[in-house]
Amino acid sequence: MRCTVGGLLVAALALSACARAPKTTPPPSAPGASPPASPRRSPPSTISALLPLPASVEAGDGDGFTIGAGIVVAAASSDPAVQRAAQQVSEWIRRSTGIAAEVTSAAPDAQTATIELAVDPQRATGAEGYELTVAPRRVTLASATPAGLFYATQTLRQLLPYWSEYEAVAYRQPRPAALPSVRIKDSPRFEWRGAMLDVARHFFSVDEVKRFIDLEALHKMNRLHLHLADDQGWRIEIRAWPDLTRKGGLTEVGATPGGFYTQAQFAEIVSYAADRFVTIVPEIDMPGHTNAALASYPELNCNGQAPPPFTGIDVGFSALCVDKEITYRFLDDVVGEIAGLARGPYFHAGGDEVRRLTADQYRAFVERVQTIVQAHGKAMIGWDEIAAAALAPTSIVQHWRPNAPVAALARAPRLILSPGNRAYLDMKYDGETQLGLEWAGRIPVRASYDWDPATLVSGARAILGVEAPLWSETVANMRDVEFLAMPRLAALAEVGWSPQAVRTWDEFSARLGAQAPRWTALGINFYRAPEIRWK
Ligand code: TNX
Repeated sequence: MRCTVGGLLVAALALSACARAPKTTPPPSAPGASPPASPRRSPPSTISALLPLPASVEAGDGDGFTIGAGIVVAAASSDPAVQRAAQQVSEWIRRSTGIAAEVTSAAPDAQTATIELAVDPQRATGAEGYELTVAPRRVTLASATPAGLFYATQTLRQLLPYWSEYEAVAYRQPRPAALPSVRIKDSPRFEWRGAMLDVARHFFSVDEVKRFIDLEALHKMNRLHLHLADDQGWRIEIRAWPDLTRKGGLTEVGATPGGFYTQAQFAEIVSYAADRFVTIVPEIDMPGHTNAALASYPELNCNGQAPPPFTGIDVGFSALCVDKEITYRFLDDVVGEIAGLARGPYFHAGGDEVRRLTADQYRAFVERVQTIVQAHGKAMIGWDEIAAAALAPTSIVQHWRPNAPVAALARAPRLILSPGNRAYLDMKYDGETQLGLEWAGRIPVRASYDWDPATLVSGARAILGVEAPLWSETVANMRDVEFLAMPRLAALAEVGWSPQAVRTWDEFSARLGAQAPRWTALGINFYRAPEIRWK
């Protein structure tokens, strides 16, 4: 029996058709009981493990694959990313079965049960797509690129038992596991599948940021936007302007101690992210949201007086002195140093909520900053207010205000969608939520999932994708971050990855509920939203 999800089929129809069709194994005896253990499983149970939903999942022809003694992980490519992926697969196998899978670069022979990782630039998978085939003696993960192969391994990971997420698993004796016979062809809908962490309102350590990157990678997300400066704190060392962190880095919301990343620490984050195919997008918010900088250097203020540090949560009161030349020397240094550290092609210049400048001053400022950013070899990104300025073809507008003027957004050369009433991870879920804000409304999981990025801005020129911002006014530690992010981050990851035609809320919510054991094994403090039936 063969079931397809993808093409023109709507997922719910495809899945319920699959569920109704005759099974090769007898149906479970009681409603809700697990199907009998069998090496051969039908596509619906395979699909229930996968999030985001792949573009196409078909049952394979033969039996499944047994991970048993003697299994080999073969990766011919010497690309370090591919070798890392092979080691990671071997480690997940050890954790899920207690079996040590040898990693080899030798070509696999037909007799040996092998998980093969193959990069072949000729394969028509696209830049981030992959194919994953499970056949009786061979599991093949194939892509044109190491990035695609990385996503293939994340899919394989979700097909393995959830306990492979526990770091310390001990086995008295090996415990073979079965992989279902399946053929997955997958590639992302959008090139930009991002999240944002506000490390300015509350500071988060390098290890905390790494954990957030891990959550993204599990869901095939590929951008981490770090909001590195705001009124309450400056979080990245700038060698030419050391007081930014010496003074401006000390504070955070609530007057608890702040913090900052040295350039070496920031580089460590960039490289950890790159290993997981996540590009760091650094943001220095300007000309507003700059009290931390203004408090560190009196000369950046029009009146030459440094304001006191700010640890509240009001917005819109600060602005750089746009008429002073030193402001642009300052920005050139800041953009230059950060551009040298961030390997990605982007620099986010903020631009939101400026209440202290005229419209003309604001536009002129944005255009001048755009020139500075381009001179350092990066594409400028800004919040949707920058759409009022004359933008270069490479510049990117990040839509956040639900009522931002659509005509201006449609003119944006490139667009990232973070509508506050869908994508904001810092909005409360419901009336019970203690953490979070409410200015864009409450966002239950369904509201974060059930929308189509393609129809949000009519006439949009180029939609790069979706980003989920997590502002940290009310969020002081990783438990808080995880509570607000999960499960909505997973929902938005699927909005960015899976074809619209295969996505339905009912089918998604069942798959989401099935993630609970894996997330629990990972120690994630996720919100058990009452609308989901958690496993
Ligand atoms: C609006 S979103 C802001 C942030 C706040 C956020 C809280 C945006 C560009 N500006 O300064 O932290 O709301 O949800």
